[in-house]
Amino acid sequence: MSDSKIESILHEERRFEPSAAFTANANVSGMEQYRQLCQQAEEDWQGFWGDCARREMDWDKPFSTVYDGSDAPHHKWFNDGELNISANCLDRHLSTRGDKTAIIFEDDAGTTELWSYRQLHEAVCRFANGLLAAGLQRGDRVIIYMPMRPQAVVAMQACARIGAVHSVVFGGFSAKSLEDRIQDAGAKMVITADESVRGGKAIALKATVDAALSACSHQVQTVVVYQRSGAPVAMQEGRDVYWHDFSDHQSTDCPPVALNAEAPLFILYTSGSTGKPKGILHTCGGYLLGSILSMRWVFDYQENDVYWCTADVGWITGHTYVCYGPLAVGATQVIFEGIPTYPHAGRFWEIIAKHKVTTFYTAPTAIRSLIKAGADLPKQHDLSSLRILGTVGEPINPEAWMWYHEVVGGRRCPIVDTWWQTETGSNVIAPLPGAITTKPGSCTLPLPGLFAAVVDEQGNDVGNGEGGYLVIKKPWPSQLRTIWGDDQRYCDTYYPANIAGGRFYVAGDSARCDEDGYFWIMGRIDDVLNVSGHRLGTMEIESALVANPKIAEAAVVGRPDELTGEAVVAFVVLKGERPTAENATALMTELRDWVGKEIGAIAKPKEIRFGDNLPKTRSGKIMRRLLRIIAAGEEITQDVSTLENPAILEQLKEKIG
Ligand code: 7RM
Repeated sequence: MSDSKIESILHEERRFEPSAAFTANANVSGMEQYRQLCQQAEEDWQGFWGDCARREMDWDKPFSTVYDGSDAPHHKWFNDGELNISANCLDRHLSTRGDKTAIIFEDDAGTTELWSYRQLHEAVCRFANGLLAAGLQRGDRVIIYMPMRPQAVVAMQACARIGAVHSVVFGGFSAKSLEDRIQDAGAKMVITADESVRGGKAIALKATVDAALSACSHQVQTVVVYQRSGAPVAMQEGRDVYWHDFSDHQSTDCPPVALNAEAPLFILYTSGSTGKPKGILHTCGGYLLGSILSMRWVFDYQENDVYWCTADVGWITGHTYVCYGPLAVGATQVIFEGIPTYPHAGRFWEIIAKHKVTTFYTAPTAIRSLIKAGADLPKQHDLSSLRILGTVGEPINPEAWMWYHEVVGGRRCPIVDTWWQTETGSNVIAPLPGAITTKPGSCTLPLPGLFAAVVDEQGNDVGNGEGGYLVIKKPWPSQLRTIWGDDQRYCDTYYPANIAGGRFYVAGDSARCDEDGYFWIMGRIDDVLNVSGHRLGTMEIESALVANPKIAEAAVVGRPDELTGEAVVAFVVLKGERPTAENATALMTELRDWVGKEIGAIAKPKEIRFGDNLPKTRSGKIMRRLLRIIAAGEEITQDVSTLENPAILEQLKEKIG
């Protein structure tokens, strides 16, 4: 927790109240109504969630219990109820919104394709029948490694329709990362494409899948290949099949199976503080409820909205706010295959104007890079359709917030800064735009029914302005259920005995509340990095570095970066001598490329420093806290006597090459 962060936050005095016009039409209209919802949830917690679940979702079999905590922290919601997620996202709209546009797809080159709810439903049914014909059964795991196209949503929805469990792996991940996830999930099938095309560049997907599978001891039975670019790819007889051969001849009738509310819906891998990624498991009923309610509360979803969340389906934001939430409420949404800067730096603004987007949800890192690419560019486009702007992934600095508000939103649009995690499933702390006054840099107040707080180790609320552990005191429907294959790690990570005696969900972030009860997120408690909104475990990058034959030891920390939020700085101990100024540059390039290959470009260190050792405690633990100070170029003022080798700090301060 850095002091400077607390400083800059304390000086933020700006306030932005919702306009009377916005409040008048909002789903939650004014503070009074927000307080009422919170109070209902407080007074009758189960009644509140039960009413929401009955009102918002179609159940094949109604539930009789709302919450079952008999095996806590293994929470069960709506446990004896049955439903199908795909039916809730598609079938239930057919009679009223069959011809409504579900997806406005814009590809990398700028060609637009419209998918109505009926067309999307048909595509999902055909593909789901393909899955059944391939022998996929309830509970089987499917890896999805796809470009950002409607077909990715089709594949996910089709899995949900038959009760298969999808695990989407971001299309930028390396063969090694993909292999780990295929192995850990024990996947029967991989759904991929020949290539993805972003910013005019093709990225091989099928070849990467082949590399992952050849290294993988686990046997994958089927690989489905969507032809995105038509580039030739190797097809393995008996295993690989093209999407069109798999799906096009199938019937458009595929009855959704009624699944238990607690049946698994998906696994999504996220980096932890150790090298092994965590497979976050979400289940059907509670997860969908969280996505729907936040669409209504935070995005104030209205029937004529055109919604655009820019997240890739490889991240949780792309699950909840592309694949499930918008479809469950019957929204029209934009899906964009490309990147914000291609073919020009105004691409996002052009898309908003072209499709008359009303609700725009993106990451602070994208906002910062768009400011850099051209702070005045939004003015060249008609952005008057916008009515709500959202951010997610990391704290947004007040300057970027103000730019977003003034230049993109024309001072007219509330900004919803949404704090949540892969683990929470949907928004937890975020302004309800027709009710809550915003302050730049704060994600404001918890959603109704979400008992977020900042506590000390004993679990007592800390005073206003004091940093502490961000926790959620009561279970909520859309939270993760476990870590796939490692339930003990689930308990230890999220209900650790050393914080509040394991009574509360511990998010792993530090935060503070101001005098109005507004939350200000201060960062991660552990060492996980956040680069461009992507969570990267230090250990994952360190393990990759140490896998290089030249490296003996490595420690990775984050350093603040204007563009990406945090940049990766690696401290490396070579097996041989420390490099000289002459050969350091070439070695850094080699090691960066190595990390890119092992994990993906996002994890490449921006800076590499070489030392004869790393600062360690006497029990041998690396003190990353000190490395962070060095990486930031600041002076170490704290006591270093607990170090085994304090002299090493001087050496690590030197930059070579
Ligand atoms: C949705 C997502 C989760 C971590 C979380 C925080 C950070 C996310 C905000 C934020 C400040 C925000 N899932 N984080 N949103 N920090 N303000 N609005 O990002 O699992 O990938 O990351 O991201 O540290 O714990 S995630």
